[in-house]
Amino acid sequence: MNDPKRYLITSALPYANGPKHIGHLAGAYLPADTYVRYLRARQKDVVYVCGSDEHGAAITIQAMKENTTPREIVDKYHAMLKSNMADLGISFDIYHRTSEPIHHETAQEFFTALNDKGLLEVKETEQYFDAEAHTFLADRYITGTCPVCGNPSAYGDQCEKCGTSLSPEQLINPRSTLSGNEPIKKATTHWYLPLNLYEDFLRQWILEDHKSDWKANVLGQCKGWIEAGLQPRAVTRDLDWGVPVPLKEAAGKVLYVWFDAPIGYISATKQWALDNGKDWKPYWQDKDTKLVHFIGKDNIVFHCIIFPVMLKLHGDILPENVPSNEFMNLEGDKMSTSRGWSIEMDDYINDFVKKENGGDQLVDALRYYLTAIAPETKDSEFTWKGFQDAVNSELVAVFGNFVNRSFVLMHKLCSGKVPPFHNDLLDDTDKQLLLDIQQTKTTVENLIETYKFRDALTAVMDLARKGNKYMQDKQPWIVAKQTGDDGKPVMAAQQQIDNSLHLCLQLTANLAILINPFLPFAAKKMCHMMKVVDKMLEWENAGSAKLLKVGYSLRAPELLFRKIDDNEVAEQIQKLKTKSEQLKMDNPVTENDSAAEVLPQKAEIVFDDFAKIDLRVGTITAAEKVEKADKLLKLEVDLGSEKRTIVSGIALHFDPVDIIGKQVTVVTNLAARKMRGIESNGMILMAEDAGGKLKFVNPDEAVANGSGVS
Ligand code: B3M
Ligand code: ZN
Repeated sequence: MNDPKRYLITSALPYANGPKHIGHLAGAYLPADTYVRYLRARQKDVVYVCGSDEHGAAITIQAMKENTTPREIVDKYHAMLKSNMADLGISFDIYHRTSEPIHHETAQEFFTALNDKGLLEVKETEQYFDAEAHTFLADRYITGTCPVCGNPSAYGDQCEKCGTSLSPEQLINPRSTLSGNEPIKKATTHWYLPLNLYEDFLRQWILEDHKSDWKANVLGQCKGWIEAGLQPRAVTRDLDWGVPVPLKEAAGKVLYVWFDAPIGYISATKQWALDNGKDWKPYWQDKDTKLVHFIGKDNIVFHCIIFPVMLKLHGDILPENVPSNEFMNLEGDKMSTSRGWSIEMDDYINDFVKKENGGDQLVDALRYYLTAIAPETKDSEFTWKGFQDAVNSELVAVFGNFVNRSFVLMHKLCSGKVPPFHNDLLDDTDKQLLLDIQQTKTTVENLIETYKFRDALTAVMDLARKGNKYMQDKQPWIVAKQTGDDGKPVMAAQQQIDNSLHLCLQLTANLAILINPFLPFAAKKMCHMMKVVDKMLEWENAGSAKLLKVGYSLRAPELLFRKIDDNEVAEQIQKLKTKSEQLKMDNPVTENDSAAEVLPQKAEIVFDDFAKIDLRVGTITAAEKVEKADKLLKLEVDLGSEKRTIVSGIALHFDPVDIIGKQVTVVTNLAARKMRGIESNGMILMAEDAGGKLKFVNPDEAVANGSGVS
């Protein structure tokens, strides 16, 4: 869509169930904010909405953990998230919340509209019920053993250890998290969105219409979901926290959180319009609106498949793009708040931003590093050392240094004013710099418009680097030594100095414009130094070498960025270790942490039980990653008389190329199971060490494929 009339930009609504970490920030908020700041600088009509997701089991489970009510949980964490985002310069036009009445009404109207048109199916099914707690159990309230990897604390919707998405029925030995009892089955009625009817539409819209403008990771996941076959999806739940289903016969039921949450984008737009005397409707109904959802990769299916079907049925516009990021790891491990292996936004703000005057520069420092390592196409990794290097050797040494030198020299050699430019002295070096300024503008805008923020930022830094090079070539401080009898530079020398510093200052003004979407605090400070109003930061000004008027006097340079010292890095690494170890001691059995547990002894069996298992040695002859399942590998195993396809949850432990040719022990008579649409015929035995690392169980010397194990 070229040059739409208006833009509506959303970032995933974070659950108000706890602090959020910088991986979340890098995934769904920072890139959206950068995009929005760019659009605003281009004078576009843009509204950027977000808010807290305050429903669902994420909230009620946290309330149980903190021994309080869901209401208190959402109030507490909504306030935290809202202020964290503001402190980090995330410039929402509104940060709303899904517990607001206007959201409940909007979600209910949406449901009613679909239901009245007969677009939802009503079905009675048997679902797990906790007889002691007198309640049906949401998927997250059921835990049990994962049928794929054996993790004893998998959830009813997903095993967080191997990443397989599950239904509660698949769990071995299911338990209610409310009472600890085995749940019973009980009939209940629910409303379903028949996704299966819209496969053709989705195939066309995503895999054809958007095949060249959506990111490969997003297309890949969508393709996987569509190919695996879509099922009707329940949009109601038996729970008492959420948006009540607006039907008499549905008393005690609420809308499924993933039904109401994305409608939160609509209710937030409505509230924004009310607050600003605007009409919200065109933002959701006029085809000339460009809707873009920024999310993390775990939300792809909801934003690319389920919500678009809802929007289509409701008669709203569809997203133009859903730029989704992969995950950001931390110091060699997955980021996880529950395991304490994370940097919370709140902690960063307290440890850096609020600790010193002018701490805003540390917001920019974080924004810089997170964008420079953004997980745009694959998972990336935050390290404190990497942060330090990026800040010290790029932000400070390249960008900050250029701006600072330009100002210092201008004050020293040009009496604090923008010097004139003497056209007759224009040389090739100057010409090249002018060209670079123009080209960078075009490059950066093309990259931002295609959601390549990482490359866009690199292009801006490259221009700053060229500035340093230019200054080095021109050496105005050396030229200044050609003095006359009066001790001042000779005329020709002064003219050369004027020219080079004139261009350096114009470049500084350009850098302010170009860096503004990424590092807004630095851009503002630069405007202050240049004594220009923020209007100068309008994007269309970029590329020009006439931004600062000759003779205009400028302020003294201010420090844009400070270095991060070794102590700060060491302190943070120590803090991370202490926090995660503390958490491990406090709850040795956290939900995501089963890897480190000692497995409980299983009940005694007789030999015949054991003899039922057909164990054989085979050799892995092919291995590849399973799309949209980070943790699964599809293996081909040669068992001598036959070859089997086996899907195994080991992708985080092994690179496919490394395991081809390895011998493994296979349970060959396990009933076949479909995983992500692939039929798995058998299970590979794995040993797990205390650190959660997996190793194959294999004979100490090679044996013929198909050899029995007993
Ligand atoms: N709250 C999930 C999450 O935080 C969910 C996003 C809703 S976006 C409509 O990952
Ligand atoms: Zn599992």
